[in-house]
Amino acid sequence: MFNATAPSTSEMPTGSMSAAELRKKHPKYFGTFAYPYMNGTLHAGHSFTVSKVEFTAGFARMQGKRALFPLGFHCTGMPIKACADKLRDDVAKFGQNFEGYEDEDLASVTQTGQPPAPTQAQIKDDVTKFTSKKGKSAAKTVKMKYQFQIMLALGIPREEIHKFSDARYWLQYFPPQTIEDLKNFGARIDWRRSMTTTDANPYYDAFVRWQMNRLKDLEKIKYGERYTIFSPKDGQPCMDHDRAEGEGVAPQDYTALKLKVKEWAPKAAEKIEGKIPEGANVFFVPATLRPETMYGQTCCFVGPKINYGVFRISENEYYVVTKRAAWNMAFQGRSFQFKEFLRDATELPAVVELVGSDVVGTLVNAPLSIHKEGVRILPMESVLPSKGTGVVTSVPSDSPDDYATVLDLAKKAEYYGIKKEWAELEIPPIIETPSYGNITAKFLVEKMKINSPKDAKQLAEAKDLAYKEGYYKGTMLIGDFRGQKVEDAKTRVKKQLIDNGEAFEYAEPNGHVVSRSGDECVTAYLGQWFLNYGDGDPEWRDAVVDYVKNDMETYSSETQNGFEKNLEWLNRWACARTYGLGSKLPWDRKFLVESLSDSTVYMAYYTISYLLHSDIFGSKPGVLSIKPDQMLDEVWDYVFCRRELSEELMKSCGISKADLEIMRREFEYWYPLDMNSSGKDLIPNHLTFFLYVHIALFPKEYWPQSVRANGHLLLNGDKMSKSTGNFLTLRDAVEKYGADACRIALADAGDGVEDANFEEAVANQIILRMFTLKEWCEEVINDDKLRTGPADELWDQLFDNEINSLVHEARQHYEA
Ligand code: ANZ
Repeated sequence: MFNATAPSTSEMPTGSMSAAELRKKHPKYFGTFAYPYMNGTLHAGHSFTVSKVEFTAGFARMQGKRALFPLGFHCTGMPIKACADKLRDDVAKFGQNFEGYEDEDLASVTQTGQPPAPTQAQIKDDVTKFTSKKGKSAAKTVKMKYQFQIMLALGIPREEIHKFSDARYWLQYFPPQTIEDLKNFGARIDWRRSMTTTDANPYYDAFVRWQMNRLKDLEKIKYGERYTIFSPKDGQPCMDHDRAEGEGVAPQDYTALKLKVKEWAPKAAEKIEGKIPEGANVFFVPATLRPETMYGQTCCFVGPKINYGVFRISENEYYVVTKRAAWNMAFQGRSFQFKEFLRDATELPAVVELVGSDVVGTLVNAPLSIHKEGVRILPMESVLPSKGTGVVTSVPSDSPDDYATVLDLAKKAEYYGIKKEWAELEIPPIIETPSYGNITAKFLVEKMKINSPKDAKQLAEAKDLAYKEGYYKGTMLIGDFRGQKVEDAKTRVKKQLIDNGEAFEYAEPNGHVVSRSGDECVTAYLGQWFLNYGDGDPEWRDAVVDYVKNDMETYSSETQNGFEKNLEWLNRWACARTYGLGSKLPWDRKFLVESLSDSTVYMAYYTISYLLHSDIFGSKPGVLSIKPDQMLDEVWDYVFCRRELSEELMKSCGISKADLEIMRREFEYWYPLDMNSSGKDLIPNHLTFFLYVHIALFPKEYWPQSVRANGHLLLNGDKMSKSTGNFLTLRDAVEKYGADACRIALADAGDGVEDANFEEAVANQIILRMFTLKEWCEEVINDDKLRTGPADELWDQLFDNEINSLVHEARQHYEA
């Protein structure tokens, strides 16, 4: 009953009616839940998302529809492979059962009893960290050093852990556990249709190849160079799901300006003496977002306590920047020239190491500045070592921070150990603005009564105002682009500086990003394959926007807005990787298809998977006995109603016409998908990609009907978190309360996008209520004093009526 199929082709011959008519005659419901990642089992939060499909499919079934709820297992990407590789190292170090290791932390973990199972949310956590509850009151985070310790903490017996050093073992271990947990929960899933992703299942692998090939044919996948967040240690891009920290962080590009040293400050001169060849030029390299203001540079700041390096770029060019900035530049091919990307920062040593205070007083030439004789390097306390190059060129006319700092420097020149006149160079007007005049920074600092460079909050506000006013309303007063709007002049000044060899483009992550292998990421300029979402293909994007706005059900305005906002923002998505598990990119087999790109249209795969194979790895044939290599791209096209098959192709695939028709029937009956359910955190990536790719690959008739996004599931009103012990796995929940009470408690937990709440007290009450109900039923059944005979009295009719109206009401609630 829970393994529904489409009306067969013998019952309803192919061509006897359209797919739409067929669905009307035999109503159906097809719901999916974003398949879970197999680095662990499910937690209560997953069950909440599952319950949305479970309940709607159950309701559809009660209405007499054929209802389909399948589930696959996602194994693509880096985390499983990264953990397996770490375990292999642990085994090599400590022995098969880690006999060689003894440590206090280990003792504390094993003492904690049964720790919680890993979760899908762990994709976002640092898999190298585990948080355990030490005592009832004092929760302490244990930073686990070794992967085997994490596995122990997940409750895996010590003797079995070494098996997980083979990534494939994870795929054998976790899916059966997931199936068992969901069966115990009473989920009515059609398990015949399950599969793993990656080339572990050759049929799914063929399906991914088809989809990538077709997206490329349609020019939705392209190759190009662009800035990408990159892990040097892993040697590959590090996208959201590959990160332990820094989700949502993107590359920020700056103009890096070259300020040539004319005369060193004495301390710096001493340190670099003999280290830089005669005739070589050294440049201070500030990173700026406002190249159009460079005419107004009056000095250049360094953080007096920040460490800098002088890095060799070429035989006669050296840059002064922070180590972090040099490391980023090394991956952008414009400054350092390496044949291959470096893996470790020790491969990029500075020629000289300096502290900011060493270089204060150095005279540099600032390109475009009206001060042709040069400007001085001066100290600024608020320079951040973690941003840009740690060198900040100063434009006091337009930067409130700079204006406040030069005033302060001039006032306390002696204290700062500088000459007063170095901070008092003329401040020329650069940009005319309607609201703040032509020296915006001075105007705002005075108006907002900012007295010191330490007024960080007000300065941030002033910077924001200055930037917006300048950019949107400003007009250039100086230089080759005088009279032009700042908006237009900005890129022109930048280009001119770059063309003159006075600047180059520099990019870095706009926040801290750490990969799952624990590596701090950089921004690299890479040639790569990408899905051309967003601006690159406006027609495609507009089709998605239009569909979300006008056709698709999202059940809540938050979900709808989430999609609309994300569609404005989302751009190209790198869809190939070199490290991890996955399907190979068919035309460039050194790459693997990235984990969010192989899981956009797999719901279509479910419609025929049981016909292809009968185990999750596709090692046993399915109902139709088709081999994986028979599933040519053209066969998938046929099944998914994209085109017909020529005689020739029919022959080369070797699948009979009847079998092809059976597959197409399953697809055209079950599709379109009626509902995809997932956590709201997947709106910005998975769910948006899901829409994009459906819209690109399938005829409109088969585009998804609805997306339901739910909030996080709280436990007893608090965030679920392993570190506080407020955590529940699906298995724990079912063991503790039984499937029925869990299901009712989940139904009661909430329906919107806001966080929902699983109350254990409610689950307990439900057990009690069900027990009382059962007792009452038994009592009534066993009561031989009750009336028998036809139920035709007024009271019977009232009773019937009451039941009918409750059924009606329940139906309305389900439909709402
Ligand atoms: C010249 C300039 C002129 C700037 C101007 C601003 C206004 P946001 O928007 O916050 O990213 N900057 C660069 N690196 C810095 C660092 N390590 N510590 C402190 N400030 C730093 O700010 C970018 C601007 O912050 C950059 O653009 C730079 O100052 C400064 F009228 O360059 B600007």
